[in-house]
Amino acid sequence: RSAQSASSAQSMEQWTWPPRYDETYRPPAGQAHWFPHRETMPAEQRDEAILARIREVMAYAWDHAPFYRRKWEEAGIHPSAIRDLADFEKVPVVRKEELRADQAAHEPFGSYLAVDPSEVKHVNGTSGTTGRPTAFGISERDWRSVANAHARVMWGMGIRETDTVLVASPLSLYWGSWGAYTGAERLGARVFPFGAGTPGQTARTVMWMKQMGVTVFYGTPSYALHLAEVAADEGVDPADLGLRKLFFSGEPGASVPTIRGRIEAAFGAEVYDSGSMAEVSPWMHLGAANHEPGVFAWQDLVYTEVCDPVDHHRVDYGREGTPVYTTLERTSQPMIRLLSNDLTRWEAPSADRGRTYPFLPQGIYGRIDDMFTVRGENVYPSAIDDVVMAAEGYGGEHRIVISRKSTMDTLAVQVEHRGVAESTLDGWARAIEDKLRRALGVGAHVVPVEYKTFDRTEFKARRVIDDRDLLRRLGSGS
Ligand code: 8LQ
Repeated sequence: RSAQSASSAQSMEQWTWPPRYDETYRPPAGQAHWFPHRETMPAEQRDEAILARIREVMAYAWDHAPFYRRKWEEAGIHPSAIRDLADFEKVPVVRKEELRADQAAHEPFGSYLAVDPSEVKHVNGTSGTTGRPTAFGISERDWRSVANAHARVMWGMGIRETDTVLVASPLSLYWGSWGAYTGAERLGARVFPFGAGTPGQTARTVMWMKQMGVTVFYGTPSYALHLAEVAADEGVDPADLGLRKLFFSGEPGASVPTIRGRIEAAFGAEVYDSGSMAEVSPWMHLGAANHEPGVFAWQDLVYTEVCDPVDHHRVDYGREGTPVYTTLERTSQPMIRLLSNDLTRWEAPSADRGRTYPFLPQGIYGRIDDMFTVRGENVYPSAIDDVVMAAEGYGGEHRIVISRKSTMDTLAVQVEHRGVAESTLDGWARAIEDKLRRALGVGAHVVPVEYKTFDRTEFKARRVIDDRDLLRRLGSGS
């Protein structure tokens, strides 16, 4: 059996540790898969190769990253004790707070840096708007692995070297933009890094898109909708911009039916979801390949386990849980069981989907922290987005306000309207309330507000205003 698994691992295209890719490789244009064998092989066979790789990655981290050795010694776990993927579930998860604290104690890249600092050739990071920023120290080898992985997933989306790919998210610390950039470049496409986020940029983006013949858009779903709105304001029908495809990361949307539908309708183009967390770049290891909602977990790039949020053991296929990620190609800052605190549901691999990876049919639909409870019901902001954005006369933005009246939490949604007659506004709001009650199981108060009341975002939307946080802070005196 081990001889069989060895030969199967050998036959996996360009599967080595440490990773090394043939940079000249590109499949024939008509071929659907970048690495046909690796993407369609029986999942159990792939899992054997992944187990062997996990042991290599853990042994490497044990030898090179004091952070992991400390953590595992405390937990009484040695890499050699991982005999099957069930054993791997006993490896303690890594939390983002731990990484932040470790980096503060071991400037600038943390004691989970597993290469000599002189090998760090790229720096990205978190924006640091909430807490201490985290620096990503990336070796040239890792940069190339990410480029190759992203090219491969983008190839699966049907992007080809004849495409011009617009990177329309901030080209600063955000790894999302650079991951899309390197992937498009490795694929051989034309890259157009216009970025996003500076004043007046969106109108210029519309103009440049037309001039450059952009065929593929990358950014956040919120920004694509904003761009469509600005194009219309400029007298340009977004459907005339010539896009074939849009792919997304950063926030829920591309797998949320209403948002996805609005983007498809506005641009007359296909929508693809992708993205996990910058720490586990290649973040596109959660990436769509067929033009349908949901993403595959490309397990041979980053091993993804959907886990119970409390005990961090894998939940059965069909169930909801939080993704826990293990990088299989990273040597500079390897992530081994990084806890995402996001929410998704996963399904078993099936050859019918064209790739034998587990499938997340609704993508990632929210963060556990963003979920709130109103009168005992758990509510995800993306479920509210899905309902209000489907309303005829929806003006393009809304805000979700949770507050506490005496002892009860209440939910209000302020929704911009456009083209709804003043006399019918009340009925319009009540109809959305009905739909929200059916979708969420709790009542919400819908307040119509004028078109363009709220700011649009060039990046990730923040629509929830939680008054209870304020009350809690005031109450605790902190
Ligand atoms: N997040 C990221 N991608 C998401 C998606 N497709 N659907 C739902 N939520 C998603 C660098 C990449 O773009 C990924 C990224 O945005 O990394 P960040 O900036 O580290 O943010 C990670 C968080 O964005 C995740 O934990 C999800 O909550 C969300």
